[in-house]
Amino acid sequence: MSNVKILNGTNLPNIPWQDRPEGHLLPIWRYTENPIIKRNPMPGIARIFNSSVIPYGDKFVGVFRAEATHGVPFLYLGWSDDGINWEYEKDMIPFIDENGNSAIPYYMYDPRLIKIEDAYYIIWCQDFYGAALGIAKTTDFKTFVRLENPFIPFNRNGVLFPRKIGGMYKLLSRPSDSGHTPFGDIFISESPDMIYWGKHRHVMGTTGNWWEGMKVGGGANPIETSEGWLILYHGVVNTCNGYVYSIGGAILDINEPSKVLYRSKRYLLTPEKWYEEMGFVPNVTFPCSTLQDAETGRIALYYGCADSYVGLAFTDVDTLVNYIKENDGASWEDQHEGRR
Ligand code: BMA
Repeated sequence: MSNVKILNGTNLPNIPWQDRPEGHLLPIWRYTENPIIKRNPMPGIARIFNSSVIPYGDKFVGVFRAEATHGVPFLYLGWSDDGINWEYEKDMIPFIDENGNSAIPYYMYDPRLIKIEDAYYIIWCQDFYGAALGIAKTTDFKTFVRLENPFIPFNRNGVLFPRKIGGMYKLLSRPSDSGHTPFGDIFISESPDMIYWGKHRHVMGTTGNWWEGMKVGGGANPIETSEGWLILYHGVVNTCNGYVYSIGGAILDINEPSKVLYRSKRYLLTPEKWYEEMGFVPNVTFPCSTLQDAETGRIALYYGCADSYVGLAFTDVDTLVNYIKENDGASWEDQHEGRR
C-alpha cells in the first residue's frame, strides 16, 4: 500500500514488475532483461523505440514507433499478454479521415496512446508542412479516425491528460523548429472538443541544471495522484558529442496543471547501459508511457533507448513523489500560471 494515492486509476495486478535491487540509488530501476524490444523486430522494420503502452482488458496494447528499413517511421499496433513480449500487426495502423479515406502522413513518430472516457486517442509527430502533431481516435483498435491537427508547425511531444480538467481536454506540447531543435519548453493548451485548442500556458522550461539545460519535452501520460499530476518528461543537454536525453519528473497542480508544484532538479534516469549509450542515436532515454497499479502504487515505465530499442523500468508512486519533493527545484516561473 502506498501513502501517495493514484487517483482514478485501475488496479493492474498483472503489471510487469521487478523489486528495486538492493542498494540501487536512483528512484527508477531497469528491468534486468532489457531491452525488451531489440533490433529488426519484424520483417521490414529496423528498429522500434519511443512507443506507448496501455492496459486493454486483461492484456496490453501498444502503439509502436517502427522505423522501416527504408528509414522512415510509421506507427504499428502490438498486443501482449505480459507487457514484455509483443506481437505486432503486419501492416501499419490504417489511419483514415472523417470521410473514410486513407490518411497516412508522410512519416509518423513518438506516439502516445491514452484512454479518455470511452475512447482511445493516439497523438504523435508527423509532417504537416513541417513537423507538427497529429491525433486520431479509436474505440475498437480497428478503425482509427484522424482528428484535425491541433497546432500549426512546428510542434512535437504531444501528451494528453487522461481526463478533462474544468470541463476541458488538456494537452502538453513542445513548440520547436523544423530540425533537431536546440531549445524548447513545455506548454499546455485546452480544448472543449479535441479540435479547437487554445488558452495556451507555459508549464516549464529549461533550467540551470545541465542535464535539462537545452530543452525539455513531455513524455509519459500524466498520472493523477493525491499530490497532483505526476509527469515524467525528457530533459536534454548539448555536449561536444551531441545531445544527451535523460528522464526528469515533476508534479503539476491538479486543477491548474500549468502550475508546477515540485520539479526534481536531478534526473531520475540517464543513459548508463549499453542499449541507452549505443545505437542509432547514442545517449537517449526517452520516456513515452507508464502502466500503473492503483492498489500497490507500482509503476512500469516504457522508454525509448538510443533510438534503437524499447526499455522497461520500474518505480512506485511513493518513491517517485518523495524523490521529486526531496530534490525540488521548481522556480517561481515554473510555479506561476504561465501567462504573459
Ligand atoms: C527527438 C525526437 C525523438 C528522438 C530524439 C533523439 O528530437 O526526434 O524521437 O528520440 O530526438 O534522436
